Amino acid sequence: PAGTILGYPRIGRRRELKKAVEAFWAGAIDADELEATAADLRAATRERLASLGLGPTDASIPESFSFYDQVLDAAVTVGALPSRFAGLAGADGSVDLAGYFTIARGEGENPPLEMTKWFDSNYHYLVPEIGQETPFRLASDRIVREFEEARAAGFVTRPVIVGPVTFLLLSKAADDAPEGFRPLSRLADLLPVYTELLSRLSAAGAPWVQLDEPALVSESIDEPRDAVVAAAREAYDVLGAAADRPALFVAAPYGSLDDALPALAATPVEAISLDLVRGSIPSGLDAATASALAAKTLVGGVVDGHNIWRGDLEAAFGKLTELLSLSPDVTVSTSTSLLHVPHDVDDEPELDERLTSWLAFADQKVAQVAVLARGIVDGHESIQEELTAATAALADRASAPGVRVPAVREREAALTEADFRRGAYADRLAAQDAALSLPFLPTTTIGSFPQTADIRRSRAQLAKGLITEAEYLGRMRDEIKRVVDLQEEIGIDVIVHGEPERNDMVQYFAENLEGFAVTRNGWVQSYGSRCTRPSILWGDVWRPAPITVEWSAYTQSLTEKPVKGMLTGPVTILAWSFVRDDQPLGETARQVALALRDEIADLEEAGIRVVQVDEPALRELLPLKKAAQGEYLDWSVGSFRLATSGVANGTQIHTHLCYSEFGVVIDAIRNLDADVTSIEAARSRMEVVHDIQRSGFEHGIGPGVYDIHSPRVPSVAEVTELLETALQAIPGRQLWVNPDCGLKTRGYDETVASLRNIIEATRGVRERAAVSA
Ligand code: THG
Ligand code: ZN
Repeated sequence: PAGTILGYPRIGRRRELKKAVEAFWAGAIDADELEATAADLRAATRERLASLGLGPTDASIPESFSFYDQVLDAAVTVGALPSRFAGLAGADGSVDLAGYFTIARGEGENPPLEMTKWFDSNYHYLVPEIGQETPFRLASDRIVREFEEARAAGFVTRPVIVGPVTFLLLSKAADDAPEGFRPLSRLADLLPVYTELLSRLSAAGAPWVQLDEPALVSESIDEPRDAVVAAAREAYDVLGAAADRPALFVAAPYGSLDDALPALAATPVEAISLDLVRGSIPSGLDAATASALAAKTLVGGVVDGHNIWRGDLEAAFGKLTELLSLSPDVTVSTSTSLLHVPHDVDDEPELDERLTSWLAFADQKVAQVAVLARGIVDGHESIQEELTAATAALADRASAPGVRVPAVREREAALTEADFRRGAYADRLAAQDAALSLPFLPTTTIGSFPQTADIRRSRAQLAKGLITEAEYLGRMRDEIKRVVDLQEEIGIDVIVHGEPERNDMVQYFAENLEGFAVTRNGWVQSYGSRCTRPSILWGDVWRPAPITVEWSAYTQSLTEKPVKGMLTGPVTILAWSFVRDDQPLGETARQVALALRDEIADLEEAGIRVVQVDEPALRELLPLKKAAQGEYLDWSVGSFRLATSGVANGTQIHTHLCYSEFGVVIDAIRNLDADVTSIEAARSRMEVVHDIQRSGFEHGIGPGVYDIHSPRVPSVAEVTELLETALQAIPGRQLWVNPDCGLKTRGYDETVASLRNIIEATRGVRERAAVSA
């Protein structure tokens, strides 16, 4: 095939899959109806991809559908279920749709598979659990059936499955596995299942199969690099030697293959995809690798699957030309699956027309692939018109108003070292003690309170014009008052307003800052049936007016206790948006930071003495390649400091980080120089406090004592135990008491009961501390 893509969004242009899956969970439709909706979506996808220019019968169209997650699909295909779910499988090892979703979502006492970020995207996959004894067998022929379904509709498509090396590298050791067990050690047991699948696909008439091996580009894999490279060699030597198989297309999105490329080149695989957006054209290849590659299809991932820009098509064509010097057989592709971008720019009639002309969502990217493929076959001049149009759009973007705002640029250029530095911590501590007079073990929450159906209904009514802005604001104020009274009554020390007015912690700020646009239908799958609508950061960022100040000031007017102002940090705003690609991320982050700095100054001016700047994505955006991590940590930490360093010593800056992998980024967290940091800890039973202790962290720290992910209400005894565990590792004067983040997703009954227990436990621990002091 001359042009292909590594994968396509599967949630549906109007989130049809999400709605059908959730209807199935609710019992509103049965499995047959869900299967029918899914088949319709797959059929529509094939038709559309063909109409956009991918070959309908030459294996150019990938079969990349999934009901929930492609890693779960691979686990179910090879029959690798954790023992707690073994009962879901039939005698042949297969699970039905209901069983499949049970593994994804858990049931009763059986927790679901853990969920983790998929490489450097905002997609989250389910982590398979593999032990010494986990049986492997071909337990599902869904992949074969989808190929046959396509065939019956007149297509010859390309089945896609997560490759065996990535599957094992992304798995974790099952709980009952021996100490030190590595899932990768089961590679030789797993390969026969893949071999059998290949033979089934071959019998069904599939000319190609795509094996996704992104783990080969990552340096953030918990396994020595030598072992990873050797596993790639072994896997594809074995699969390549299979008697009856389709041609093998190994896809390596999200970065360069580096030393895994010679290993793959030495195997019999027929095609290798290279991410030429994150990575570059391989150079300095040894003679054996060069001659092996010259005999393979090289798939040039030159169209960015990661963001929504139309990009530089001429430059992409240039890369393909360079690739042709490595092999005469080059296929054009996207750098990654298009899973990470929304379906179609044409679904955004409300977006500014000029901005729209700079964008390419999934469908536009497929069309770009088709253009470039035509250029490869018919020559540069055959696509001159399209290349010129793309170049003109780039030039238009570079010179458009708002893309470069002189005042923003001048302010950034004038920044000095001092703008990134606060007063000495000891002075801050003294000033804050005086200003806030908080008790030993101060209590607070992370910020959001339950988003009730009433709140969501009010927002929908406002959007539809059914209620006035004033009516909406009144309802939100009433809600804030309820939340403040509740916290006062429960006895929480630092009060939040509950964020009823926010749809999403990033979109809310994007809607209130210049330089951003928001979409109407630009949904992107985050995990399972859950989606987000990332904002588009297209221009220089500045703040036309205060955003949160009136809400926080109103909240402070309701209570004598300190109210915590709530902002989303620059790194998280960038991580959860589609960000301009025409300047370094660090520069964009500093612009966002300056806007937040102004917001914090206004909050301070309005009498707010505590401000939390959330950075749950700080760990998320860490580059996969070690060489890039230092620079990332510099600009990310720098932007947080720039946002928060304008305040007086007596103003207390909090931050919140979501993931318990605290050890990985502890130095970065220390460098944030926040006065108080809250982190997720309840799910790991406070293990994180030992990392904190080892690191010698000296500022305030609030490890979560209530696991928000579970509807269970923790007892006073449980919370007391967690607090005592924390106190053994962390000096009491540093310790804060708070739940984990996400009260927004819980109901009021459980929230109130849990918070009461947290306060009662805290009071008990305080009293015992006072007695022993
Ligand atoms: N906001 C944004 N991006 C994010 C998160 C966020 N990316 C990472 C992480 N959090 C992803 N987690 C979630 C959790 C819940 C949902 C989506 C991503 C979710 N979405 C609703 C759904 O799909 O039904 C849609 C919400 C809406 O209507 O806006 O529940 O917090 N920007
Ligand atoms: Zn969190």
